[in-house]
This record gives sequence, structure tokens and C-alpha cells, in this order.
Amino acid sequence: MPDQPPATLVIGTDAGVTTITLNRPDSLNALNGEMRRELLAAFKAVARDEAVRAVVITGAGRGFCAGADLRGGSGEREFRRVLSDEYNPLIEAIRGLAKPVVASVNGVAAGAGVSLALAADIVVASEEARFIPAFNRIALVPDSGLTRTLVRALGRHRAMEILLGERQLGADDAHAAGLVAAVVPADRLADATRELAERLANGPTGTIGLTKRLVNAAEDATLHESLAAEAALQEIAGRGADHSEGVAAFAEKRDPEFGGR
Ligand code: T3D
Repeated sequence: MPDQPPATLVIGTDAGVTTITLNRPDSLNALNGEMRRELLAAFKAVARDEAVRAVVITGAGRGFCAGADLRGGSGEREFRRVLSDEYNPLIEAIRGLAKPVVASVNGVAAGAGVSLALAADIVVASEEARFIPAFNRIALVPDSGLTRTLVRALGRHRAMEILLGERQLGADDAHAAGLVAAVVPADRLADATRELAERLANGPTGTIGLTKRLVNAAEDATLHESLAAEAALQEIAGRGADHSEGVAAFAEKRDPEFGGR
């Protein structure tokens, strides 16, 4: 964990699950520079911490994340620099983290807040969640990976409709589109997220990390490359203690106890 307690996040770890809560509820957890830097530091810290086996990201208050903090106006903003130095490394840190990441979307996600939610491996949403790209409303282009995520998940035509604000994405729409794994009543979200994250944290998390590497690579790979990558990482997974435990548990007709290795 970072040395200083973060000013814009609440971070807690319990039973192998680290929960990172965006904590600027007055602005629906809009991303100011401090929050962007603290988030990146938090994801780097969980990557280093072997006790952390799954990560949850959520928002305090009624919003998940309203994207870039717009309160400073547009005049002084250095778009390319902040995207290259702050937003993009954050998205890459989440995608590259060899541990499962769950976004628990408690309310509205807008702009880069949508990008942040969809950078997670599994998204769980409250019935009150909405996914609003919003970039187009303020005459910006989509960023923080959203173009790629939506085009790959939904195809260019549905992605265009959503990015141009012609198709609204409530929680159920996002679920129907395959972006969200489950939609639950608001008062069930914390428990549903916890159950999922603990299940993941108790799983063979070393292998989950390898699976994530394969899925990341498969987005761009040819079949030949995917087959070769699977064979190489299966060699690693198959030699792990968790694989031995999984096979032993199967033979003994009991639940496996995975240690993440
Ligand atoms: O420079 C860079 O950083 C480049 C990167 C850009 C990436 C981006 O994310 S661009 C997109 C930025 N985000 C937006 O354009 C979304 C702006 N917000 C909204 O459209 C709406 O607030 C929502 C649709 C998200 C929610 O609407 P609603 O009606 O539920 O809430 P509200 O009343 O609009 O907002 C509640 C408060 O949050 C309000 O403050 P107040 O009046 O109570 O003091 C509002 O100003 C504040 N808030 C909402 N979004 C932001 C924000 N404050 C700062 N920045 C925000 N993005």
C-alpha cells in the first residue's frame, strides 16, 4: 500500500480482497489529478502485495465516477500529457494486473469513469448504475481505452451509437450488451461484490493471472499466436501447486484449497 494514506481514495484489504473506493462523492468521484495519481499508485501497490488476491474498485456516494473533473475548465488542460502520463498508465495497470479486478458500479459512470469501469475484468452493477460516455456532450473524443473496449465488445455500429449518445446504457442495457456480468438491487451490491471477489480470491489466482494474460493477448492475436501462448502458459500453470491441489481435490471428491501459486 502507498506510504501516505490517500486523500481521494479509501483502501482496505480483507480476506485477500483489496477494495479501492473512489472518495470524492460531491463531484460523483470525478477524476482530478490527485485521484488519478493515487489510483495508479494503489494499483501498483496491489500488484506488489502478495497478500492481495483480488481487487474491487467502487465509488462512494451515489456515483461510481463522473470522468475527468471538469471544474477547472478547459483552458489550462494538457490533454495529451495527462492522458499519456496518468489515465493511460492507469488503464494499463488494471489490464496488466495479474489478479482479478472487479468493478462494482454503484451509480453513474461517465466519460473516463466508463473507461475505468470497463477496464475491470468483471463488472457488477447496481440497478441504479448508468454508463454515459459523455465525451461527445463536451466535444471530446472517447479516451482511456473506451473506443477499443466498445468496438471489440459490441462491434462498430453499436459502439458508435453509444459513443454518440444515441443509445443510452442503463444497467440492464449494459448487462444485455454483455458488458456487465450481473445487475443487483442497490442494497445488494456490496454483498454481491464481496461474494464474487472472495470467490475469486480463494481461487487459483496465479492461474487467473495467467488467464488474464492470455485474454489480453488474444484480443490482438492470430489463432496460431493464441495457441502458442496457451501452450506456454499452460506449462507454467500445470507446474503450479494449485494445479496439483485441484487434481488431488478432484480425486478425493472435496473442495480445493488454492494458495495462489
Ligand atoms: O483533461 C482531461 O482530464 C482529459 C480527459 C477526459 C476524460 C473524460 O472523462 S471527459 C468526460 C468528463 N465527464 C463528463 O463530461 C460528465 C459530466 N457530468 C455529467 O454529465 C453529469 O454530472 C452526470 C450525467 C455524470 C450525472 O448527472 P446527475 O444529474 O446525476 O448529477 P449532477 O447534478 O450533474 O452532478 C452532481 C454533482 O457532481 C454536481 O455538483 P454540484 O452542483 O452538486 O456542486 C456536478 O457539478 C458534479 N459533477 C458531475 N460530474 C462532474 C462533476 N464535477 C466535476 N467534474 C465532473 N466530471
